[in-house]
Amino acid sequence: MAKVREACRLASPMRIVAVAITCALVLATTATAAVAAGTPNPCSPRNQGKVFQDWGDDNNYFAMPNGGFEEGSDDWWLYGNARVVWGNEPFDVGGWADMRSLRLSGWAMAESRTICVGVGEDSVRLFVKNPRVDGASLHIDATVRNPDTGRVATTGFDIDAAAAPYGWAPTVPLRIPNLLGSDGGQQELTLRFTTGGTPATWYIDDVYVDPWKLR
Ligand SMILES: [Ca+2]
Repeated sequence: MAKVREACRLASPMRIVAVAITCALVLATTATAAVAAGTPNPCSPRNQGKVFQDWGDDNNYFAMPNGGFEEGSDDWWLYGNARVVWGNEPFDVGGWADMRSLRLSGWAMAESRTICVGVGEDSVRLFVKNPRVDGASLHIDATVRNPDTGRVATTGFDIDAAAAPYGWAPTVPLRIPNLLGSDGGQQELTLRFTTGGTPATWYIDDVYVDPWKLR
């Protein structure tokens, strides 16, 4: 299987960016087991909102299925010490009544339900609570699969706990790979979160996708 690894470029810096992220892109020429999380949710119209407006980002976003973990572990596959727990991110961008988030403690992994994304739906943004433990990291994989060609690509992002302040903050927009043809079409997106390095306790909440085409 041919693979290409190269540095990838993040979106334009936002006014407030508290979560530092490094990333790498891996392209695979054939499908792998990386995209396997349930029946893909369709590209039907989805509720949108300017949920990151307070951070200088006026784009509209739609939530990943159960992206706020208010339905417990529905639409997520949890491994190791991954648990949905009481306590929301403090900005309540999903609504004042929200009260849950995902805790990743020690070794833990969480994988989202696969969703369909179309042209321009090219980035993901979420809230992370940094444990501020030296040597701890949170790895995020954004994997896409083109159902027509079977090609798969993954962009991997690493959040270094020592490089960001303690506490809840939005990530920068995380660019997902583009395996769409010149005539557009659709691709399938799956997100995976994995703890790494020094054992620590991370939290994530309110996972969103930027539907650029509908802005
Ligand atoms: Ca929540």
